[in-house]
Amino acid sequence: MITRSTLGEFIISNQKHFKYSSGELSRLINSIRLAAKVVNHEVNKAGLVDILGEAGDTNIQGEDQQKLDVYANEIFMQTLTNREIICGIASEEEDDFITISGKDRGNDNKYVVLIDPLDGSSNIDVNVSVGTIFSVYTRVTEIGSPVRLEDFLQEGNQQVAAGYIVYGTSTMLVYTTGHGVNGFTLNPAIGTFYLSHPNMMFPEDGAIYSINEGYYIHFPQGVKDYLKYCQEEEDDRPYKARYIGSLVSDFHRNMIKGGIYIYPTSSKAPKGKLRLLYECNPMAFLAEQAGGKASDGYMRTMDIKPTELHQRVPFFCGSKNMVEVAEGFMKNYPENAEY
Ligand code: AHM
Ligand code: MG
Repeated sequence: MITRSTLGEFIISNQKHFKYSSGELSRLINSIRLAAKVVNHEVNKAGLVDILGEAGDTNIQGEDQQKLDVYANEIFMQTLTNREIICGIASEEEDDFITISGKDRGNDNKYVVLIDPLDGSSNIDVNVSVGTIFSVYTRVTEIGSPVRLEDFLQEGNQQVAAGYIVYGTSTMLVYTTGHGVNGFTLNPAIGTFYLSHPNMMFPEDGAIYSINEGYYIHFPQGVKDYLKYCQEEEDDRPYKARYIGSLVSDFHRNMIKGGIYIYPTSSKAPKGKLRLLYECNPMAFLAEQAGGKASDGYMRTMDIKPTELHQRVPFFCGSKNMVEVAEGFMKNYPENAEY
């Protein structure tokens, strides 16, 4: 019988990657593991209890908040805050970042976390997969002082860890600390995550494209040209179109099967829809660690200089060769991006 290591065992055995580690990052991943189990429990029974539907509030970006968004946000915020293992946190669902340990006093921890507690939440009501995305940085301001905006506005290339949880047909936690990508599947009977997908890699090429083609008319010409290319009958094309509308799930499938995910700018959303800090950078870190690629169509996502917490950027992410072909089409037209 093959014995698979549990996430807990894996975290401990991988602490050796961090030379002068005090175990802070391990404790942080452990807390995310715990929060993921709690949220998973709630997401799974969503159809049973009166928790479905909208919470009646809107978040800072004017989008309706679903009840489970609010719940997931609370669980992740509470778990990470109460255990005092980080010094600050920013969430897609919160207007501003939060200093942990009160306003006037910081604590002695060095990591900040950025989180999208429940991505793709418009899918909850119809029993389609949703996900949590997280990203970890070392603060740049002095340890012990309250965190500041600059601790959160770091380039993605500074990430220490990133990952996601996909609440799908099975629940998986997939993460990287810069030493490859590993996936763990939850055994719901005993509440333990097992290493099920060691060393995940994007196939260099793929045959799936994921984009909301309903907005075709509003897309930049470079994207339209690339879509035409995807649909042409030549070599291994036409590709398959697969779009769940949950970034985490679309990414997860593409990483396993080979594919590209695109959320471009459009005349309706001139900066794109996805958030650089909560969605694109963590997924870009995972993609690169898995041999894939992520860009805004012109430059590497992780090299974009963030200017605001809830900043949006266009996103091209997936199998390396596919992203490069898409970028080739984009380069035929001048970039007019101003984030
Ligand atoms: P959300 O954070 O409000 O859930 O939005 C992000 C989601 C992604 O998961 C998904 O890929 C995309 O929005 C879908 O958007 P659209 O419905 O415009 O295609
Ligand atoms: Mg989101």
